[in-house]
Amino acid sequence: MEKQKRVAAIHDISGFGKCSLTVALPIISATGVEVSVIPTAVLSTHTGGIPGFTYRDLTMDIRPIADHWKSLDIQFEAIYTGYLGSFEQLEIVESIFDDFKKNDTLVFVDPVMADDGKLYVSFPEDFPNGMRKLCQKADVIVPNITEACLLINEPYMEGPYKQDYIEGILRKLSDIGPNMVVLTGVYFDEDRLGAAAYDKKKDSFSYAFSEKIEGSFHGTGDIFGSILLSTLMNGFNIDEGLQIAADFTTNCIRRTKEAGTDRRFGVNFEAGIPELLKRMKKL
Ligand code: PXL
Repeated sequence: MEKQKRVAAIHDISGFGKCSLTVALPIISATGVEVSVIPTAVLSTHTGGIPGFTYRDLTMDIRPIADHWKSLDIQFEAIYTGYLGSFEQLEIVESIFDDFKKNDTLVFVDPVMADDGKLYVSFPEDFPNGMRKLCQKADVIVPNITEACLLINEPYMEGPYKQDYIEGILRKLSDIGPNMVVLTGVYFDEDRLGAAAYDKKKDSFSYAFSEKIEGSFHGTGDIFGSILLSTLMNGFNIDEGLQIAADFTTNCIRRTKEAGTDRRFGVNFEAGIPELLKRMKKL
């Protein structure tokens, strides 16, 4: 039997609202991959349109947790980072990459900081500069279009997009450092929405689209990232992974829209897990 893969997930834990660790843990674990977590902060809810959230910063715990793991010689096949709350956290996480990265460790960075053309309320204007530095050390990055524009210092543009524009963004993102760049929220018309990827070594682009459903739903970036990483850890190639992640995310949105729940409360990803496992040949 193949050795079980292990991922270190470094994100906040927002108690309510389904994003970050409350999404990454169940999804990645369900696909058979072990997840070890470093919570960067504990919040009552995420910060996306829910006023009054509590925020317990755990910056002082991150390094000691990593040091303890190091003393136990724990190895990871991937390190997955998401929401990081400050420049100090970015620097600590960068040092964790240096400590735990082996030849076959995939450093997978979701530069969570913005959406719909705006930085999240919890970040200062110059935060993208720190996130860009972290992305230099990544093998894979998965920004949405707003985050991508902040990373390459270009103004945000609304879609629909042209293929040349998307491929230009992907190339500029890869100049930051990562070999694989995945852009989410890509659409060329009003019917289909998905993701585009650029493999720098092969100099090749790939696309995966699914039905475009109107409106933005909270936590879908974390769901997309968790699924994509799970597919890569389970031996799927990037084209297959992008399509599985795009379809899964769209199905979550469709289900949640039909149920009519508050968009800020996250999507129903749980009901999609059996289907996901069938598609990944786990059931
Ligand atoms: O889904 C990204 C995310 C993660 N964590 C926190 C957030 C957000 C987006 O708003 O606020 C705390």
